[in-house]
Formats: sequence, structure tokens, C-alpha cells
Amino acid sequence: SHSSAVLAFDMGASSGRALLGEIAASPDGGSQGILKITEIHRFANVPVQFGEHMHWNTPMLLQEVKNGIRKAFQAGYAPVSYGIDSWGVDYGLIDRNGELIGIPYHYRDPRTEGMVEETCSQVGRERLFQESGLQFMPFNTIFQLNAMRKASSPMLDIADALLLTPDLINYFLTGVKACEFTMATTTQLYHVRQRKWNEPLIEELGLNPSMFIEPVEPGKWIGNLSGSTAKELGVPPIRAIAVASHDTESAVVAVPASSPSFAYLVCGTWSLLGTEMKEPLIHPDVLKEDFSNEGGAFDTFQLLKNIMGLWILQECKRQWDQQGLDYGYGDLVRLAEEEEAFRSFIQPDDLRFMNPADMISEIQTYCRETGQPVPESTGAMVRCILESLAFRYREVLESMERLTGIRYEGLHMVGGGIQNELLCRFTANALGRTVWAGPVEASAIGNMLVQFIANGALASREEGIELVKRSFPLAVYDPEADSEWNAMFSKYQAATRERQVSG
Ligand code: ADP
Ligand code: LRH
Repeated sequence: SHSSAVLAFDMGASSGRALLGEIAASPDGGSQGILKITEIHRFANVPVQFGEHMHWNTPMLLQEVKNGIRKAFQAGYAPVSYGIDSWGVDYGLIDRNGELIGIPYHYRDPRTEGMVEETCSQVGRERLFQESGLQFMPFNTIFQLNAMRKASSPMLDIADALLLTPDLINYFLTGVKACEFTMATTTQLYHVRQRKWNEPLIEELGLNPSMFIEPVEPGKWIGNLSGSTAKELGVPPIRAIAVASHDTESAVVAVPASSPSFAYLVCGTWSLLGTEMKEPLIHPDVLKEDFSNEGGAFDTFQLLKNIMGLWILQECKRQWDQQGLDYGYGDLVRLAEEEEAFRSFIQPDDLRFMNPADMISEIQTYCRETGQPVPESTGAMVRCILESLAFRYREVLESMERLTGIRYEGLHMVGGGIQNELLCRFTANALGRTVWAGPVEASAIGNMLVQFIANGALASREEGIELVKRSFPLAVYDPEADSEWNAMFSKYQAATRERQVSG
């Protein structure tokens, strides 16, 4: 019914969307409801280059969230609350008058170059892992802030509060400064075992501990739309809920798994391959394999690894778009299907693919340097990317199995990337296991479930999962018999061995 409808904002690195969620009567007249999701608004999320630095278009993001709220009401819906999830690690700084300082940086901004090494030599790599439980990604908040510190950024001197992206947008909508837990754990400044901000570390890095706000758990009511926001938009002052505001964690909430230990792949700009845990796994092998323990919703930790993901394809597509070759993702997949299989591979996590000026040449250079045929056609390029990702998923899944000692039956894939059916098929083949794909809008759905629970429309996470299972059919990909994929894995490994990967 409309009285329990919620509005979910899911802001990914490539696009943002507002989806309305309602628990509706089942169409077959059954007594259990189904989750009906309606897209209200969608917008591209395009970074902006200011001189040497890459930034988010934060004013546009705030405006688009406002547009989403207004459009929901204009379309006749009456959501009782909204929640925002976004990509991890990024933040805005707020001064003592409550105003935004500067333009929030994009996590791919090059100012963090060399910062992992520099910060680790300052505070110790092992110690950093033991306290944060995180994978060493150059863009983690700790390295971004340390880069600002090293540059003697005057912005840090006047910063009174640090707000991670969803908290930042919520602040300008509600006037309330909050800090949501799952997002806080992506900073690498949160102590995962002590479950609080790592103050000694923050101080050692010369940062001001009072910038960091006490985290709240997903499901917490933050406040309502402020009077001025409600008036500006012509809507009632609806509730703002802190959801699992890190998009990856919202997506995990919506994975329709049947067993308590399942493997998942959140497939968007990034590919996050992981499994759910009750406690962080702090062990030298986790450091060695460079996995993260990220805070999740419902008192979980997510043991996962960031894989470079469809970013690589997005960047190639951007270049083809600029050349006027108007390919949609469907066209790119069809071109890839027509190409010869297993010709050349890249290591997707080689840091050279993090933010190259020219992704297409970067891939070609990689293939040349590793003595492989150089992909020239669009189809060959796409095929190389998708096959390499599928094999990388196998590599990372196997490494995760060594860490947990569990064998996973198959892999749950969620997120925008599962619309690429070729990638799902390749993944099933590369793993030699079943892939269950769905739902596409997992982050928005997980965002809604946390709101439904906070608002009392659902009793528990378990009810939420059952709702998802009833509402969204899964696509099942079984590995093809007698495929060459197993034999070709060693070819991939030979081509990608000894390449520089994160950490
Ligand atoms: P994010 O949340 O990180 O912005 P999404 O979950 O929206 O990312 O996934 C975006 C990715 O989904 C794109 O990089 C693209 O590869 C893939 N994708 C989107 N639409 C399609 C489509 N119609 N067919 C195949 N792949 C698609
Ligand atoms: C995926 C994601 C990922 C982070 C990255 C910055 O959208 O949140 O979990 O590491 O963006």
C-alpha cells in the first residue's frame, strides 16, 4: 500500500537512480506481498575535471536527489521515508559554519599516487590491516586525507566535520550531520575490532579526530527533510533513514541466497566478490590475499575483494562514443560474441587500468608487453575484457575459499552488470559452477528493505529476503559441458602472472 512506500536513492559511480518501493498484494492473490519497484528518476554521474584534479559534480548530485523526491510525489506516490546509498570512500568537509569546503574529490583523482606506500611506511602496513581489516586500495579515505595532509591543504585546517557522500547529501536535505556505519568502515580509519573510530591512528596522521562523527547502524532514523527543503520541493517532511549507505552493503542485503554462507559478486562499475561473515577475519593470509572486511548491515562483516570490474569496459565505451561509434552495451556484447575465444587476456586489477587517459591503448600495450595478440577490433577488445574478468572472478573466488575454508556451490551475481548475459555465461564457465543472476537493482532493493524494517513494514531481514525471492525471478547460468574454459584458465594465469595488482 502507498502508506508504507519508500524511496531509495542508489548512486553508483556511473549513474544514480531513484526507485520507489511498495509492498503490494501478490498478483496471484496469495496472502504474501511482493515488492514492486518503480523507477522514478535516473541520471548520469559524470565527474568534472578542475585543473589537475578530478571531482564529483556534487551540486548536481544533490539537485538530482531533490528532483527524485519531487518527482515521486508528482507521480502520485507518498513515500514515508527515503534512504541514500552510494559508492564508498568519498567525502565532503564541512566548516564550523556548517558549509561545504571545496568540491568533493573523486576517488580516482591522482593525488593519492604513492600514498599507500607512504602511509604504510609511516604507520605500518600490518598494523593498518589489523586495525581496519581493509584491502589496500589507493583511494581509501585514509590515503585521500593523508594526501591532503602532505599537501598542507588549508581545507583540512578549517574542516569541522567529515561527511561521507550519503551523509553529505542527507545533511543538506535534513540539516542533520550523521555518520553511517557501513560507509565509515570504507575509510580505513575505523577500528573494526574495537568498533569505533581509530583515534590514535587519526592523530598519528595529523588529522583532527573531532571531524569524525560517531557512526550509527543501518536502520537508524536520521531526521526529516528540513522545513526549507520540504518547502523548496513542495513535499511533506518525510523521514530520512540511514540505510546500509555503502552501495555494496545495500546490494548484499538483497542477495536472494538460500544458505547462510554464500558467495556473491556485486557487479557494476566495480566487481565486489565476497561472502558474509559474523566477525571480521583478521589473519595474515587475508592481508596477503588483500581482501577487505567491510562493515555490513545487520551486524555482519563482508569479506570481499574489489575487482576493477566493468569500469574497464565503460572507459572503452566512452572512447568509442567520443569517436562517434554509437554502440550500446547490447551491440558491444554481440560484437564480442562473434570474436575468436581466448585470444588475449589482461589482469583487470593491474593498477594501470585504474584511471588511464586512454583505456583502449592501455589494454593493447598490456597485451603487447605480455607477448599476446593485440586486440584491434571493438569485438576483440570487449571479448578480452569479459573473458579476463570471468577468469579473475575464478581466481578471487578460489582465493576466498582458501581464506574461509568453505567451498561455494555457485555464485550470486547482482547489479547493473548482470544485464550483460555474456559476462554471466562466461563467469559460470570460468568457475565451472552455477551463476544465479538477480536482482539487477540490488542496491536500491537492499536500501528499501532496511527502510521497511526501520518503518515497521517488515519484521526482519529474513522476511526481506523472502520478499525479494518471491518478487524477482533469478536467471540461472549453468556451466556448459565440455567447454574449453577450464583448460584456458592456465593460459590466463600465464598471461597475467607477475602483473602489478593493488596492494
Ligand atoms: P554503478 O552502480 O557502479 O554505477 P551499475 O550497477 O549501474 O554500476 O552497472 C553499470 C554497468 O552495467 C555498466 O558498466 C555496464 O557494463 C553494465 N550494463 C548496463 N546496462 C547494460 C546492458 N543493457 N547490457 C549489458 N550491460 C549493461
Ligand atoms: C562500488 C564501491 C566499492 C568501493 C568503490 C569506491 O560502487 O562502493 O565498494 O570500493 O565503489
